Amino acid sequence: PRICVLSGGVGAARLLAGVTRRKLAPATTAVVNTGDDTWIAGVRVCPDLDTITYTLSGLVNPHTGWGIAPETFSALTMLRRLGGPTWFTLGDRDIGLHLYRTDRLRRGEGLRSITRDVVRRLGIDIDLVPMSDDEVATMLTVRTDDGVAEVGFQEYFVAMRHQPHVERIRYDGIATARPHPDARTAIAEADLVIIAPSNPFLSVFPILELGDLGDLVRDARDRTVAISPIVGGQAIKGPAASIMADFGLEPSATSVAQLYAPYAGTLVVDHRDGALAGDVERHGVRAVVMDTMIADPDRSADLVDRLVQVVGSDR
Ligand code: FO1
Ligand code: CA
Repeated sequence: PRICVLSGGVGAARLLAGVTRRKLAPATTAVVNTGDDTWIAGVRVCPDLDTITYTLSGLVNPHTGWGIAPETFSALTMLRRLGGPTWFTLGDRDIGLHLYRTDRLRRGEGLRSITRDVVRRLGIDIDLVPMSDDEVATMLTVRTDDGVAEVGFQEYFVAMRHQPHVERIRYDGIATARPHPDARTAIAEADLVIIAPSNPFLSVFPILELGDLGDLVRDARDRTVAISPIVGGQAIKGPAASIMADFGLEPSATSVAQLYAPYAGTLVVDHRDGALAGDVERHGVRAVVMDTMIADPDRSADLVDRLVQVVGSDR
């Protein structure tokens, strides 16, 4: 089957590692959030694309889930000595990729075609499609001891360690950004659309709110499966649970079902949340209970097999 995975960073990367195991990779496209992307020290940083790229090429730092291991930091040491940014870490090997990407961007090439070449040269067999070649920036209005301020995603996530209360999230540039045509095609032609266990507000809604991508997913609702990023009331990783609470939503698979009800006909909930299946279905979303802990690629591959079965059996 043709599979399209709507992807953030770490959660999506682990799911895609399972796809690679199952030889489904050549028929799989990941449509990747670029709302995290930013300019740091003159280079274009694309965390979700790179997290997936490094995971699938075996370069990823397994302790952080992002960046490369082994890694050295000589360039960063010099950058900081000169007064460059101290709150963001870029390793030497990682900087190599950033120089390559930034050079081509400055020559006017699109992020999609640059990413295609990176993926090919690093031996990855899944097509990674940035949601857009146009810049979109996730911006958060946060409340700190110093008052209320709007900050960029990396400042919130890295510099503030995603601790502040979030009052509002918007995606700067989304009204004029164009979805990449390959992202539109991947969704429209997929037999199975998977919404990865990524943060709904920070990773998935930037994709769903871009141009007509959300409409295309609604049209594919019967063959769209979301995997809850909330298990046992907590996020698998990162601030998804705390942001839901900040927005007045109970952090639970039930709230995830409510958020994705227009887009996904099925929600996969972890067996630890099996008791929530009835609540999920009250939102008009079929609940499927599975083991969603996919830290290793074999378990992720098993999950992908079951998703193919679950949606395939309906068609
Ligand atoms: N996350 C951090 O917590 N601290 C960092 O210094 C950091 C650097 C970094 C550099 C390149 C890159 O691709 C990702 C990086 N990340 C870092 C992760 C990044 O902030 C991601 O957006 C988050 O993991 C959320 O997906
Ligand atoms: Ca991310």
